[in-house]
Amino acid sequence: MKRRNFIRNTGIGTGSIFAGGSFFSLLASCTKGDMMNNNGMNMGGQPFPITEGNFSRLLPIPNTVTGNVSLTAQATTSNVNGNNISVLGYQANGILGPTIRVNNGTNANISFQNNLSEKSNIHWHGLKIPANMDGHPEDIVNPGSSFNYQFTVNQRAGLNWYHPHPDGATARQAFQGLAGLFMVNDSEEAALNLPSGNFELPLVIQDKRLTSSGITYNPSMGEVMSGYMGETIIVNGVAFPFAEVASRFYRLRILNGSNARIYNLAFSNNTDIIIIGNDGGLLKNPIAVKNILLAPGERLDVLVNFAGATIGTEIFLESRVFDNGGSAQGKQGFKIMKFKVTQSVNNSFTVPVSLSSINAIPPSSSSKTRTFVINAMQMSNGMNMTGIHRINDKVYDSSRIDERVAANATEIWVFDNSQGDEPHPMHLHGVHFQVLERKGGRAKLTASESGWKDTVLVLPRETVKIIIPFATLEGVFVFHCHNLEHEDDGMMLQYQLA
Ligand SMILES: [Cu+2]
Repeated sequence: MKRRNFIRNTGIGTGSIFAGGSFFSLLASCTKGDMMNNNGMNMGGQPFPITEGNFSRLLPIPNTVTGNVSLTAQATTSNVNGNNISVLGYQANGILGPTIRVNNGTNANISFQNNLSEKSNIHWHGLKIPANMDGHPEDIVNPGSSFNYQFTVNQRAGLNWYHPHPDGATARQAFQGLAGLFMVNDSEEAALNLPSGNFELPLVIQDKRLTSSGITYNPSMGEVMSGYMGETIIVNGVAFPFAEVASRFYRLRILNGSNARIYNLAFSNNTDIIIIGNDGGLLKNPIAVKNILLAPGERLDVLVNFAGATIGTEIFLESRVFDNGGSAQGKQGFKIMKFKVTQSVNNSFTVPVSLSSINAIPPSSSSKTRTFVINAMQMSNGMNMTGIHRINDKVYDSSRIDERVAANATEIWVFDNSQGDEPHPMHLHGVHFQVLERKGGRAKLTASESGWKDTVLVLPRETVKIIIPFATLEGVFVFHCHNLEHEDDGMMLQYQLA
């Protein structure tokens, strides 16, 4: 039996809270409004404002490797904001690991060495691979040990990513730097002749809390509630960077690799964001929007056209304010990075009308509907501070199988946040799914929620219905909130496919 412990998350000694019965002094020590809302029961965090930088550092592009690679989790340093600060990395001198790029149908053989002083592992977010290669929270690699992740990539082209997933330490390890991209390519994608090479930019957007020497991770109770956020936006590991671009179409492969922060992406000149793909790869058809929400764990594949911009033009990718993000999110607009047009070129690319063939799964093919209430908050009955975030009133327990699913079944799962007041991006391991319906809140699907997904954002007051074709990857997988503080707090269950 795993016991979740809020005390562990805060780093505050147990004696200082419970020995004197002084729980309420902890309440008093939190930021005003940090804990209780009007009815005194639900709790939410406060916004953690962004402090914009000056966009003077060149955007780095992570090095690209094939599926045969060694990754070594280690304490290292990285030049994030002009200083070499202490970070965790999958390679020396880098806050991000290399981008692993493979073709569908090929084998990946990734030798993972854990040179941290604590347990870790790697979860391959978005990859449909066997359970024993998926980085289950209990499949850990001890300090000084290694593990070979070996699997065949058998899925459509798309942008996936990797990060640690050890029970209770995922959020801290990811926040301190452990993450990387995993791109799958296929012939359908290649036939589209999308912008590539220098015109295809991966953008890993994260917020960090920086000091002059490192990355701070010490969430307060309010930050366990809201998720841990930082004042500095980094893209590909560098704070508030810029990229020099030509006056033509670019393909941007965007990951929200933040622990908790949701971005409402837009361009400062209000140019179209042409969405061509999401978590699970290409959409059926492109769709142009002016802004789009991107929650932790989600990915976007977009085209943007800098044609017509004169040399010297500066265009910012920014995050705009948005509604319904709970007490801590969407309150502030800020710039993320700068694109500076430095070259005038002829632009012959035209956006394809059709991208991919995607068949909508009929709801009638579902053999079972499962409903998951994800707002849970238990403050009564003796002020139990463990497992504040729950699914169906349960906290994660590795010894308990929560849902048993038949291999090859198609099921509808419903995430019910209708009583909740925090956003929860819900992520399933081992599958891709389609989003069927959203009730309450935004009351509709967004432009990036057609096609295939592995993470879906459920804002306060929303209920989201998805349909999942389970395959034959028999074994135990987790599904959880990808607000990583919520996940480490216990907002994670297990399903067994058999
Ligand atoms: Cu959550």
